[in-house]
Amino acid sequence: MSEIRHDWNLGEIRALFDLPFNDLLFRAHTLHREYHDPNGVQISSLLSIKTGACPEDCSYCSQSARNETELERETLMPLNEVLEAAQAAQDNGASRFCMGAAWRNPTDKNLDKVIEMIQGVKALGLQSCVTLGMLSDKQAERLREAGLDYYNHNLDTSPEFYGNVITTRVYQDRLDTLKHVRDAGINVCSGGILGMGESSTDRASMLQQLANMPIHPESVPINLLVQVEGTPLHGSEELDPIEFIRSIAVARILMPRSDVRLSAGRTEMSDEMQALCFFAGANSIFYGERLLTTDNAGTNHDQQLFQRLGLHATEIEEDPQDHACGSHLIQQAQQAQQQ
Ligand code: SAM
Ligand code: DTB
Ligand code: SF4
Repeated sequence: MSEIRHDWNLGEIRALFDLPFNDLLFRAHTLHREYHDPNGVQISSLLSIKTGACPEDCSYCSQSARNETELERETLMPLNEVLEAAQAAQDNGASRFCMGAAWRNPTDKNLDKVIEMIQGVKALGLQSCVTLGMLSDKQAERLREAGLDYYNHNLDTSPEFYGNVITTRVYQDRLDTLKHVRDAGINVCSGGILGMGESSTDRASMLQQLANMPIHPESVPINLLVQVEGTPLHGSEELDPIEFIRSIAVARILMPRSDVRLSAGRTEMSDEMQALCFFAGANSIFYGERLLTTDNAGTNHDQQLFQRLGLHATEIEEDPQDHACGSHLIQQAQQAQQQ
């Protein structure tokens, strides 16, 4: 097995970005095959359980109270509606159900309600994921006790560019939340957004932050900015698709064992671009008609794409924190048999 590193310097990561495209993709894809089923894709579905009126000022987000978007604010969704949506996601083939709330952080009372949702989702046989904003160590513990599988909390961008995007909380707040999640023993889902006007060095720096964590996030969502009218980032210059694919490849090389999720923004990507992302190491998607508040690639379209590319949904595997994925175990067993 190739070595897993946690000591990447920025120059090394920039050098990966600068490789000829074919060399970069070859290297990323070779590692991808070493650690993952090359044709397997993990499928998550999203639901916004509390929408809009968020006190934070994230300049990409439709849900910030400061952004003049056309979103209707909603209160926390009732448990039965959440479970109906989870059941529908499972019937459509999702293995993980991710619930998102437009909070700066959950109150303890909110958390009681979310815990009921997590327990209900798990009882259906789905993996559970929530993204609720900042968490204290005690709140992370409570979520772990409730059986939460993944907590999503993105770094969003590099420490250097961060102040251009969000001013109501600092980068260290995000790192602290991620530490609380990790220490509680919950799988970490953390990535960022590309196409917000950041430089290529910012993209390298964000990936460096993720790759140099003592344990890599088990799941790394790479979002392409969804440009929402009424947000400050609406009208940002479009990112070159080749640069996006390169970023996926670099994420794969830096974090070979992690699931790299081709996240928001797929509606703007051609099938060919998505195919290259899968080749470069993406092995997870959000599936379903909606993301949180915006449209996702349609399920019919995704089913056709999977068929055209010979991709399949992966089954729920053993706990990724055991640091051995299914294809590894099969490989090890095959090697043992040959000896
Ligand atoms: N309020 C919580 C928080 O910010 O941590 C959870 C929900 S928030 C919507 C989750 C993540 O979705 C953000 O951190 C960001 O990375 C991503 N996101 C939100 N709006 C987006 C957009 N317009 N385009 C791409 N990604 C977006
Ligand atoms: C992540 O990295 N992307 C998802 C999920 N984690 C919560 C959210 C994407 C949101 C896209 C814009 C919207 O639908 O509001
Ligand atoms: Fe609120 Fe999360 Fe949107 Fe930021 S990304 S405005 S914290 S919902």
